[in-house]
Amino acid sequence: MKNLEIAKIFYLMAEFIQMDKASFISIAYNKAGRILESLEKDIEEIYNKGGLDELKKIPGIGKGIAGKIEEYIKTGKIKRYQELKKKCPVDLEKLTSVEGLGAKRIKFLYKKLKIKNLKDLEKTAKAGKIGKLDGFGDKSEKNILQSIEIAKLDKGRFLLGKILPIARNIVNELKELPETENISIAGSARRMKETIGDIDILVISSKPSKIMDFFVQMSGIDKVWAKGMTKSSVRLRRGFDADLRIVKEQSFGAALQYFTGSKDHNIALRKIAQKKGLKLNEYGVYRNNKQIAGKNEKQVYQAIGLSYIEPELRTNSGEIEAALQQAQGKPNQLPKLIGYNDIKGECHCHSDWSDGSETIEGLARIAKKMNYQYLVITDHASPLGIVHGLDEKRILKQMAEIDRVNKKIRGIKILKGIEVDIKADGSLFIKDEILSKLDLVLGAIHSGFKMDKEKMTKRLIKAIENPHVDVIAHPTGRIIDKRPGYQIDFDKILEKAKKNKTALEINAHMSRLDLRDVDIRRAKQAGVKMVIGTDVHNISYFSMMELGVAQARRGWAEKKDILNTSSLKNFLKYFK
Ligand code: DGT
Ligand code: CA
Ligand code: CA
Repeated sequence: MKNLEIAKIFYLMAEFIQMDKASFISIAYNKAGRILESLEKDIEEIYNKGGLDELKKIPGIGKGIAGKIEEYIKTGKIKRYQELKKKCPVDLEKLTSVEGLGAKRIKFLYKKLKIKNLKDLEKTAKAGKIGKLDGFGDKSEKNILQSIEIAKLDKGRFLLGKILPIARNIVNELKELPETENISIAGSARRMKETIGDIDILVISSKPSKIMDFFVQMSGIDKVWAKGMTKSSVRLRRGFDADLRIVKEQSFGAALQYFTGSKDHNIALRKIAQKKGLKLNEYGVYRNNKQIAGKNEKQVYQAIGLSYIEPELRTNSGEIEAALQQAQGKPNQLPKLIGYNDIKGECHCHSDWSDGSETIEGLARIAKKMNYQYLVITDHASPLGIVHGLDEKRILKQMAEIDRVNKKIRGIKILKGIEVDIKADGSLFIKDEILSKLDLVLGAIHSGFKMDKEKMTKRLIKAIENPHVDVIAHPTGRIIDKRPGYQIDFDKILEKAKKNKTALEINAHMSRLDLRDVDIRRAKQAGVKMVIGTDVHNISYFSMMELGVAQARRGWAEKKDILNTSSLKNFLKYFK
């Protein structure tokens, strides 16, 4: 699949263009990147099927972008991209990962100090030359050095949202083989961890050799690290590794348990088994060298005296103690986790009225297909030009359009919402009078991330206390491996959210997943309700709901903790 390769080039082109000025062309390239990134079908296959015309049928892909995709598929290059790169030959990808460095500043640094990559940047910053530049200062020099350290820590982990479709593809291919008797994803991907080191797959077969042959010759393989009858390991061209292990039927449950991990969870389990005089390994649970469990994962847990523990909980952070208590009928039980099919509505969604790419009507049709009862349109209301936010006049206009769509499309209710910017002082970008007309108001911080802890906490609390604010969207502001999140006193935020019945969002976007699992657990304990929203910008985002639910599960959340598991009636009642 070339989808991600091409998406990356589009993103970089957008950045290069922004070096000179913010323009609609760069917005268009960004949008194209997002569409490609989330496209489930192979772009090359689409092209081979029907050429340029077929590409243009992809929602949101116009003639210009389709031409560029064709050029890449045919020649392996995009000429315009080469030209842009020539004009300013910097490692944009790495440099933009440094917080506070946008395209414009990168160009400035290149022109002034010939900084091309992270190494140049670090050297120059350490020599104190950046602080002296116009518009930088000592503080931003310090920030740059700090984020270079973060960028260096990048240990080659990948977002779950990127890995999962690929892992599932491999599983589907292996499933086709007649020798495959049973198969499962294992490792961190089965635990739905937010980032993944490598893909682990477990197969049952009594004839492993054909399966291993197939595995090391699949499409998309770059290198074979190892090939054997029980374990093989490959590097995929996309840059990450996949391990395949094959076991016999009588060990499937034990192997699945072992290779799902986490390692800490496994070590703790083995200690419990040992205390009971049992042996636990990837082949089974043994008493006096006789297997007493192994075929089935649930029985492995039971054999050592525990209730079954869902993979998302296996981090050795209290789940084992709870499973032990539960098995003994004591009160401290495992949570009854929210299920992947419990969500009744999407509550964070941008349309083409701001920076989304789909019409309200189009979004309504997709949400209906998802079997949702409701969809809340929450376009931006923000002074940031790039999101093309709504002002008060356009909010009223949009409300009328939503009424029109509701009349036209049955079987789904479109609710009127907004994602309104929380200004530096905690007040909102839209007047209360207008907000009071809406069904759902998400308050969000989109600028001024660097405030000190006290100020930022006050800012958020002021928004939480506004009676019109129903939900705080992406409450910590972190971007996985890119931005750590604002400085906030989270306990205080929870206390105020609970008091004001303001919900916190679990933003399900693959690179946000914000709240984090630990935050969700604290929110639940504090009695704060949450919603899960995918932050739709085009139709493919809807499927990220799965990642949000996984995040909620990893945070021990139950159905009752998550408000958009409620029916339309109860959802509206809560926020009234
Ligand atoms: P990753 O790949 O870094 O995202 O994380 P995992 O959890 O997928 O780790 P990985 O791929 O190294 O190993 C898969 C599982 O195998 C891991 O979750 C638990 C098990 N495992 C690996 N090494 C050990 C070990 O030394 N002891 C025990 N008890 N289990 C291990
Ligand atoms: Ca792994
Ligand atoms: Ca592995």
